[in-house]
Amino acid sequence: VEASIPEPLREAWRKHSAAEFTSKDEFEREFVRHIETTLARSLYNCDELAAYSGTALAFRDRLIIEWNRTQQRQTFTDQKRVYYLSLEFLMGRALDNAMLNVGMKDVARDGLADLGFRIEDAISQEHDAALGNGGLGRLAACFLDSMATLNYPAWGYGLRYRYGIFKQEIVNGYQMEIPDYWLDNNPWEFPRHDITVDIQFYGHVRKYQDEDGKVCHSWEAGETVQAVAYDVPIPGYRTKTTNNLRLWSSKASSGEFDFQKFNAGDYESAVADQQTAETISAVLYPNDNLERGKELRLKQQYFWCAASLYDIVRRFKKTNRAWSEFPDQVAIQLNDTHPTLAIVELQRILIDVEGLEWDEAWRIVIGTFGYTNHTVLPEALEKWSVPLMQNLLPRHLQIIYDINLFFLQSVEKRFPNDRDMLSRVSIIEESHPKMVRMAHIAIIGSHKVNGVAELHSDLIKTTIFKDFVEIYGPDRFTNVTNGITPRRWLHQANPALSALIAEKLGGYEFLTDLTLLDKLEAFVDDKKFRQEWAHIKANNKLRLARLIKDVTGYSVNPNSLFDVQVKRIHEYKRQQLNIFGVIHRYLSLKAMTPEERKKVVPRVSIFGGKAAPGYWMAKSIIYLINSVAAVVNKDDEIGDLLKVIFIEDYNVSKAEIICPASDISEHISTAGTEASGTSNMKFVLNGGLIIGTCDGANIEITREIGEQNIFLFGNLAEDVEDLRHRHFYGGFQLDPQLKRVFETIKEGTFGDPSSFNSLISSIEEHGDYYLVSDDFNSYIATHEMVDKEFQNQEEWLAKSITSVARMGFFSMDRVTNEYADSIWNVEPLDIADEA
Ligand code: GLG
Repeated sequence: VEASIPEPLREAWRKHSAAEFTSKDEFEREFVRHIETTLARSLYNCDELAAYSGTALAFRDRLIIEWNRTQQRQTFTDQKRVYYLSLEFLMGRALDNAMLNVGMKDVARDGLADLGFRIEDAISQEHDAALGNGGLGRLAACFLDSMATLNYPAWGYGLRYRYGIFKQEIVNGYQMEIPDYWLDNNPWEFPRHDITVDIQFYGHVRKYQDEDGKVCHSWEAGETVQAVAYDVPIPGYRTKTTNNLRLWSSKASSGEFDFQKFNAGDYESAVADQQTAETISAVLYPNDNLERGKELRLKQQYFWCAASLYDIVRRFKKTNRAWSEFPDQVAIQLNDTHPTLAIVELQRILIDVEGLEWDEAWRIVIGTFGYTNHTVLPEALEKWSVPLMQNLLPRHLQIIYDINLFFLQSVEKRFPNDRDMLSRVSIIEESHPKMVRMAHIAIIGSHKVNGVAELHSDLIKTTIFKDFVEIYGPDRFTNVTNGITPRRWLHQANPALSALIAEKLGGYEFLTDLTLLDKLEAFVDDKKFRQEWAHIKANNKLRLARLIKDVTGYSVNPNSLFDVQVKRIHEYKRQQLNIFGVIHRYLSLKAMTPEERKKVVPRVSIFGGKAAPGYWMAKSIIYLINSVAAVVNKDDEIGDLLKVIFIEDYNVSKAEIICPASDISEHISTAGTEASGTSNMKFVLNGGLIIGTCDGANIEITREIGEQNIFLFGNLAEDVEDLRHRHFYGGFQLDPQLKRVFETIKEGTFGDPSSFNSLISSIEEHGDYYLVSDDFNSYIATHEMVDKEFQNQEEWLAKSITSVARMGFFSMDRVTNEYADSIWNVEPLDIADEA
């Protein structure tokens, strides 16, 4: 309050505040000012990187002004806020997004041209903010965009990793990992050195009685690390709302032990402590859909949860409300189980620090939290060893045991004598060592648990969380099918298509109400429109062909059918199925006569994606793809009929080029394994067709766009268990066409076959867990249909247009509103009547 300027002095403030540019001339003034003063450069040494920085700084000024106003507005109206806790935010680049959302891209383009730069060159200087692994992290980023666009009072909370997801280089066909130090020249973050929280670790719990004789607990720390806030402004599309993403960075806690050591002459170890503290936020764990119980990861999780909750509680306490009102003011969404400790931490704050009774505190906790599950894969479900947690977070482990005790008592009452049920639902797994099941805490401590696509939400209710449905009834469980932000994934990635749609629909309203796309169906037969549509796709394919040339050196024929699979490399996503299919195609081509080859549709099979550094099988898949590429691409007999491309270092900004350029994309996970998938939506929204299994959101995409507009194949989720069982007990029959592919590999056609032993034996000998062989035949047959239908370009175009027209459902805005209504119970802020 003391920092607030007294009313009589505010005049001067008001006169000078809000110096935001609105015209080209003003943009140029701001740009030059930043180049000359902030960056200390001049017109004699302004390169493209400097031009990027100058532009970014000019836009950053605008954002931060709106950011300030938004925060004031939210504090003033004092409505319920949403806090989205995610260990990953896969943001990609910010400048283009900021220019489009603010609505000043044309101004910047013209201004930059006056000053000697092409806007595209400036944009492409930016380093991706890659604080995530894949879909889960990108979903969080899409949430931020939609929450701001829809004017929800919402914050993201995450970690400010010094190193994001590694950069992938392909060397001799193998993946190499290069650290991604991304913070140099990052104008988008505001360090808040005044906003810090001390976070405890280790130590012990002291039990004592207060004046009234009540038994209390105090956690006496063994070690303290400081969390420092870094804020990233999140502009909504064409709205005044600019929300905040707060990322925590770790550093050694203020003074104490450093100075003691320093004074004792132990300078080196004082610095070492500093480094140990900084390690917590140093690096993003590079695993997608896999958890490995490393202590540092648990430290990251607690550090981030504790800092975020401290911040949230501090903000709530400023309102002087009763604790019982906490869930009316605060909704916290847990993105997967990574932030589950927030549940325990809030309970700890309420009972140990604020002195509430257990039951009252627990009611508040449940009212506050919602939990989103993103996977049913057992290897991805988080468990932490009890001894590890005992050591790192002794008080939290006690609270977890108490939560479990009360929970199991209530289960015992409703299901007397069902000891199997008790051991199944217990938070503690009775293994050696005992393990804490994080998903169980997340379910027990939340009022809503949601899956991310219909099939996935059904599966969690009938398989991994079945018992909890019996215990709580079906109401605690719900589905919110994922979506994507059309601002980045249509307007920004595919400006020409966005403009064409706007021309037909009479404006850009579809970007904030994607269901308006359905009006496009009226133009399916409009000849000129179809031509323009086709022309845009062709240009996008040219753009991708240039990227391919840049990163691989290969020239591809842009008239070929572009067949794309880009996503994390994982056995369940089945890039192996795809590359085996490519080999099958190669063999078929080789067996053809020149006459037969003339009828073949030329194809480019494009792959991209990172393998977790320790995931051997995934790395073998990458090596196989590159080995096949090396042989096929230089086979003159085949020429343009087949090219195999691996685009290294797939990331958000490459996705923006790749998604608009596909003819067909592959979403071919074993049925029942991909929770949703979101790139499937990006490809269809950009006019590509997809080949896919009946899995995740593919199913709902089919429902929306119609089954004549998608190429579905393969076994259904309900049959997977039986098939796996049969592989083991009924004898395993390798598909004959796949057998031929394996023989070719074993003959050494693609280099030393021993490199591919484990890939093949996992199918031939070890049960083919992902059903590659079972689905191979229908996969090949479906690709033949793709070839055939692609030859009828007019039909193909109609499918493309119709599909886009029916994609309205997959807007992240719909998703955000569903969470707001059914989980958070928050309203958007009404900003209409403001000047
Ligand atoms: C998960 C799932 C994806 C899902 C995404 C977002 O594997 O299927 O689309 O979250 O919910 N780890 C992920 O990317």
